[in-house]
Amino acid sequence: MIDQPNGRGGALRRGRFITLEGGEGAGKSTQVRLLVTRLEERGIEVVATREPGGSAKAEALRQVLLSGAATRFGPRGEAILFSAARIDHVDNTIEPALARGAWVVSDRFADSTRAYQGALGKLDSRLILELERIAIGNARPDLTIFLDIPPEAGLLRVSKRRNGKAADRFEAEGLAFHTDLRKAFREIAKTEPKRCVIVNALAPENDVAAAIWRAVETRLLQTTAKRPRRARRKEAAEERA
Ligand code: Z5A
Repeated sequence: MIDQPNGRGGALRRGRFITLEGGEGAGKSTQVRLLVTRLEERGIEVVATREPGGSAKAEALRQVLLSGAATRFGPRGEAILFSAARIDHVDNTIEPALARGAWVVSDRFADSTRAYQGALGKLDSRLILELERIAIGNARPDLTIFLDIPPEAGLLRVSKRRNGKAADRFEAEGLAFHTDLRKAFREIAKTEPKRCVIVNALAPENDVAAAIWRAVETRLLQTTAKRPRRARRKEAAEERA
């Protein structure tokens, strides 16, 4: 059944929010593109976005964060800067899209802060959760796909693509960093199984895309398709009130 984000009767249904996470070279950007195409083929309006970035002010901060200029602030300062970028991204790109019924697919989001600055930067998880609360508000992902790849393989893909150009601030970290990062992402996925799905990113592109699509179908499209009657009843009650 085709999902219609905007239900009949004129009432707008909030869109769904999907995030892709994982280490360097896991294939997030590739899979965002494939997923967006597939959702659009189902007649769904989709906004593809990324972090850090995704809105004008957040893209300006991206330059600072990836150049390494913010490293001197330490993990706490970097976490705050990533969160500042996220506030602009949520307010100007994500929330308006979800509110008009579009779906949003983001290449990285708050789990990256949890993993890179929180777990790897050894920050207190209460600080990370508080920053999330401030930056995200209601824009919590409905589904997060963790693209899981051994760091050696991911870094090899990235270095081939770079073709001799300099690594950015995070790519330049050593293998131990990327191994711990993979553990951190797996840990997040384990603690929130309702929201998170781990996909083997070593598989060929089309197989990875198929696994992601299965997760979207079972966790979002089928459940969304079952929603209309309940949602219509709620909307009718709201109209009567
Ligand atoms: N960061 C943070 O610390 N805190 C935060 O809160 C946030 C971010 C939000 C953003 O970097 C950096 O910011 C990131 C964490 C930090 N660390 N780094 N670096 P970015 O946006 O520049 O880079 P990235 O997010 O790590 O993405 P990436 O390195 O570009 O990789 P990717 O998007 O996962 O992969 P890809 O571009 O789709 O594919 C990489 C190559 O592999 C490419 O040549 C593909 O053709 C190839 N590929 C893709 N899939 C396959 C398969 N299945 N088989 C074979 N080859 C494949």
